[in-house]
Amino acid sequence: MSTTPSPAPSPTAGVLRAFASAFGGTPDGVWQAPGRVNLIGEHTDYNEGFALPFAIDLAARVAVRVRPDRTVRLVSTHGGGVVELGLDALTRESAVGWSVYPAGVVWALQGRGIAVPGFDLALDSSVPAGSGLSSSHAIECAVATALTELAGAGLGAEDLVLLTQQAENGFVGAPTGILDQSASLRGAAGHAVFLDCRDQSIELIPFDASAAGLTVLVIDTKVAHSHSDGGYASRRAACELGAEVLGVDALRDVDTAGLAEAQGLLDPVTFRRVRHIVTEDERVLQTVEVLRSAGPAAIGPLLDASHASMRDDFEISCPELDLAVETARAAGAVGARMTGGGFGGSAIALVPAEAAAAVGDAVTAAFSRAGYRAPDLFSVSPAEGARRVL
Ligand code: GAF
Repeated sequence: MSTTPSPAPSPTAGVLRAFASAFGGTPDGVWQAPGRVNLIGEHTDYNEGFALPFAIDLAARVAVRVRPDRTVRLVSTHGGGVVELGLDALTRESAVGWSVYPAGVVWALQGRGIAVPGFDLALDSSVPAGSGLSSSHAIECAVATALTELAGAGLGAEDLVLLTQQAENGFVGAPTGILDQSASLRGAAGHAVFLDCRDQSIELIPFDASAAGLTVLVIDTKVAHSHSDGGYASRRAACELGAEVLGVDALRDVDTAGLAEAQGLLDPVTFRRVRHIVTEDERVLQTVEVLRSAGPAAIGPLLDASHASMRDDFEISCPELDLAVETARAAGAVGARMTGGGFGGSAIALVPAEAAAAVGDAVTAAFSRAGYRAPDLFSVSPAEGARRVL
């Protein structure tokens, strides 16, 4: 008996259902923004350096309908009920849970004198929260893309990068840079985003792991992290201190030759923080060169060196991330590193496609032996950036 395969569910079905059930009817539109993986270039963004992230095929989707009053109502498919906020009394304290992200975007738009209308918004996100894959920026970028269109604000992608950074820094309370938003807003399918964080210029670098017989495996350690905690801010402060003592605008201006001199001027901890940034910038440039000349299979040693630098010099790894990286490599990955801000979240491993299952099994077994929570494992590939989808 032949059966007709059932059609794949529409990617907007979940968010439309959530919207109809919370608010009734249909939205004015649906917008989406992806999470990101950073291939290499960690904590370099707020040092005006280089990074090489890509937008992933997991995204936050928001269905939005403008209201005639000054009320904002928010609901998520992940539960928590409807949160109601007043546009004229938007404070950090009034925003609870995930609503802090849309509220922060509204706050940043208002700060630019943009008249944001009241609206109803439903969220459905496939970016796992707290995984270090930029789930919060995905929400902010989706909301910013929707509201700038609905408010007729006429902001381009580079403006939205700075706007969402402002929401994070000034409202959410996380002193983050521009890496995540740049990937989410400016990413392209099949490409990594080579980002110069000094002037926001980008170059799209072809990154097709599967054509090279590889897959980018994400290992979500399930170790919760937050950029509003002290660790991220203290790393940023150490970099700023290093730049000040070395008399440069930003650590971007120190090259590897300048490190020898820096060692005599900085305390040992600040020197190691500085060394991570300076060598990481160099590794990003080398990775771009290697991708151009030899392709993805040849970047493994640079990923490995980046992880070692984050573990030993920047000290933002954790035992679970180290175990994920070491086990993935021992089981056949060509390179592996933690990705994102650190202190938890995810590692990535560049793995021959035929070894992906064995690498995943080895990591799961190693976590079980160590008494750690079972990790989540999945492959990602470079996807298109934020856009309207309905
Ligand atoms: C987090 C931040 F949001 C980024 O700005 C960046 O600093 C990253 O950590 C580390 O590279 O994702």
